[in-house]
Amino acid sequence: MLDIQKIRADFPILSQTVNGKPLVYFDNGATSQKPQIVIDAIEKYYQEINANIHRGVHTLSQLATDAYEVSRGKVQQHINAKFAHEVLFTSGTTHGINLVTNGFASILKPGDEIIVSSLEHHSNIVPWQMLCEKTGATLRVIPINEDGELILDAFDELLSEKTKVVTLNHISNALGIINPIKYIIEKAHAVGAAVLIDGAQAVPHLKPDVQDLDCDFYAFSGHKMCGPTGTGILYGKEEWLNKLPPYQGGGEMIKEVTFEKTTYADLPHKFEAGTPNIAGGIVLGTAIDYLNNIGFENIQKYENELLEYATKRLLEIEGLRIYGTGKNKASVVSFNIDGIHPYDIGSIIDKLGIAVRTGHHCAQPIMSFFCIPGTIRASFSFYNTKEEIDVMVEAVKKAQTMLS
Ligand code: C6P
Repeated sequence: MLDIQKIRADFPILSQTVNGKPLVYFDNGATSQKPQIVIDAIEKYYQEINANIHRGVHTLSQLATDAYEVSRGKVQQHINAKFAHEVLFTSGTTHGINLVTNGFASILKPGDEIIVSSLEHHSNIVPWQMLCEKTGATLRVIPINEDGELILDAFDELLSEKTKVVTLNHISNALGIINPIKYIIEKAHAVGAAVLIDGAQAVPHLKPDVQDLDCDFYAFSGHKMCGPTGTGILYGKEEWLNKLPPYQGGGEMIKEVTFEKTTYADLPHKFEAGTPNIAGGIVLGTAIDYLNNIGFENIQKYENELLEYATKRLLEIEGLRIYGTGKNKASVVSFNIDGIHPYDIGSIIDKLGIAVRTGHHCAQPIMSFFCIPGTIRASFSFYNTKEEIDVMVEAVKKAQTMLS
């Protein structure tokens, strides 16, 4: 059992009022709030050990380097990567995916195929489209059904010896659907394709085991899991990271530079050119410790309760439709009300202190599938409460009355 009031006290922002009302923060899919321990750790880094890493022999540089590498080790353990050098620090999921697509530009040829799912965030569509333009490869798309679930028979049919990459999210940001990634990874590997999993929406809710999943790449953002913005991780299997060329050239990623020829540093440095977000990388480790102390089993159990409660309460509202009605879901409810634009509901409930996301959620193909301009998305975290859901439901009812 989680002591939610005690947990809420860890997050200073949650006791704020917004527009004169107590803040109800249901935009966790966009970014999570940060506990005091994370905020303090950022300050402590700048007050005590700020220095550039992997460069100086001086004490502060050593301390900062050690803290950065300790954090890499924490991430390695957290996702169960075989080696610490398979864990690359990035600025977020978008950076991680672009690093991979850039690498595949020297591998793919015309006629090769990349399979993406219909549930992708634009971050996991556009970089692959750009790669197709560069290489002449073709993008194929796994369709979804009315519940927002991937149609696996159609995926099986798309697979062939032409398939070189399969990529999809672990959890859909727009609908909350949890995808059967283990099945997909196994099938993709059977035809020799590499698999990239976009874990941006999964890591706040669960602990991915990259060895058990056997994915080739797993990208995620730190800011959605209580960490600072501008942090992220790309996990890549050693063999793949050795095969891919560097993403950016610069300091830190070289062994030797002459005007005739440059040789690259070993992993992970080959992919970490330039001065990174040092404080952010270190503090991502603090955020992971914080979440592990609460425990992902506890988080999942409680968030499932919130999901069930919110679904039941929202469906009491006449004319309300939920998108993403598949069985396997994370704590996200995406909905619309008959005849009302999602933006209008979002704006009115904001005045009542409630933060939800409205619009296409950077997943326009899903909105096209359902023939809607967007949805109202309430995404819950372990620090939210059923009472807050009640406040939102009443606010949505009020907005509906005002707009009808
Ligand atoms: N989704 C949302 O409100 P970055 O911006 O790089 O940290 O994450 C991009 C990204 C990639 N994949 C998925 C599945 C995502 O949900 C996101 C970010 C936020 O849904 C902001 S658009």
